[in-house]
Amino acid sequence: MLKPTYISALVLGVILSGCTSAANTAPVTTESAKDSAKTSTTANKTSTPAAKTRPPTATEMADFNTWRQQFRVQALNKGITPATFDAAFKGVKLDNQVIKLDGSQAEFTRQIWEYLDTATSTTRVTTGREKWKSLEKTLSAIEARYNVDAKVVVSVWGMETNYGSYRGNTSTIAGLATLAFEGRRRTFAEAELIGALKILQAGDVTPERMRGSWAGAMGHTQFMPTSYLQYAQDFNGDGKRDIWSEDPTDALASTAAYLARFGWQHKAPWGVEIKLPQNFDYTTADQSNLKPVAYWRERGVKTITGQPLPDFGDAAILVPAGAHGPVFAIFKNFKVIRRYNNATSYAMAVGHLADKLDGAGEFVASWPREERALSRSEKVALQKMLTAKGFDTKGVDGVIGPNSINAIRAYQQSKQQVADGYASASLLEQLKR
Ligand SMILES: [Ca+2]
Repeated sequence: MLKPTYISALVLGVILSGCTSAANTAPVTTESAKDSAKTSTTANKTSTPAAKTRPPTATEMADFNTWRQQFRVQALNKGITPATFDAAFKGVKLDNQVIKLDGSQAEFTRQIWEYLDTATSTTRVTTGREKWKSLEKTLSAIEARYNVDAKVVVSVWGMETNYGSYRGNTSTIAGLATLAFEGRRRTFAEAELIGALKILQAGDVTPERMRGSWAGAMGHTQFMPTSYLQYAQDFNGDGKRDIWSEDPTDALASTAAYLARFGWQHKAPWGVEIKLPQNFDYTTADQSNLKPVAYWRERGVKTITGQPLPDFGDAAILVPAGAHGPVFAIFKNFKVIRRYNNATSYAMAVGHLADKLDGAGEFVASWPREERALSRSEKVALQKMLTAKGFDTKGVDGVIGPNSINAIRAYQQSKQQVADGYASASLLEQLKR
């Protein structure tokens, strides 16, 4: 866990209100890189087959070795023994493929519904149900121990590595060493590298078996080393917290422990699909605007089937695709999922997949499938035009985050339009006029 943010093997980019982008790496979700490095848990997976990159030059190798010597001093100061360090770095080379992946920014992104279609596909649901059934005893025991719903644990497993089928095969030490050497996220990478060395020193795994995504996430549910150190569990009782084995038991228990630690509410939903009244004030639809359920009920919010909004504690209103798409009341568990990977799209996918594994169907309202996704450069253009018109997006980065959403809302209000904050192609056209 601890996914700096880029994500997934699905390699999709998503547009989402409420999200900002990824650490400009591959992918899918979005949300600010800064945030995610701090708060999330898993790291990217990435099974994206990429073109072969060139091997490092002699100069690069020399520079890399210089960095390694300096880092060795730092690691030894932090309690890593020379034997651990040297065994871990034996044969480790600079990996240009990692640098390439870390530097790539997706120009084209997918709409949230396209992302969800893939993330919660029939195949993924069917496979997940089979996996759940075959591990029923283990998953029930995990649920009983940690009070985290089995369907969510299975869902995270499905999202992170397609139920263990692509856990990544990059040496964790080599991947993190390359990121540290590259320097764009040196502090983060070095901290994770120290964590990885501590894991090796404790004997949970050998350097050879310590593999995962190119950015350091390991095992069935993609834990970053520092998250592993804090939350990994030995659930099968063999004395090792083994998230790398074929047997997913320890990894699944570790995921449950992680979610429990951040306040998972057993048997409570991540969110429910709702219907908003005609005159609803969309400026209140913001993930950070948590209010008691009574507050929303007074404002006419009902479930999509017209029932009173259920009470699972404070709720916020999520409008992921504007006023013309499905709308949700989200509860505490939504936030807990975001501790795993800090993106709105990811949290929706985990929640929706979990519900489907448990028998639920698609959302009731239709997605505005006619809306095309804006490219990164179009989002840049949108931000520039909004800012120029006095609706400050507080930066122009091609990522529609909370500041851009607020700017869009302010603009929409100035035009007496529904202030849903949605960055649509029609909004872009309107701004150009
Ligand atoms: Ca174990």
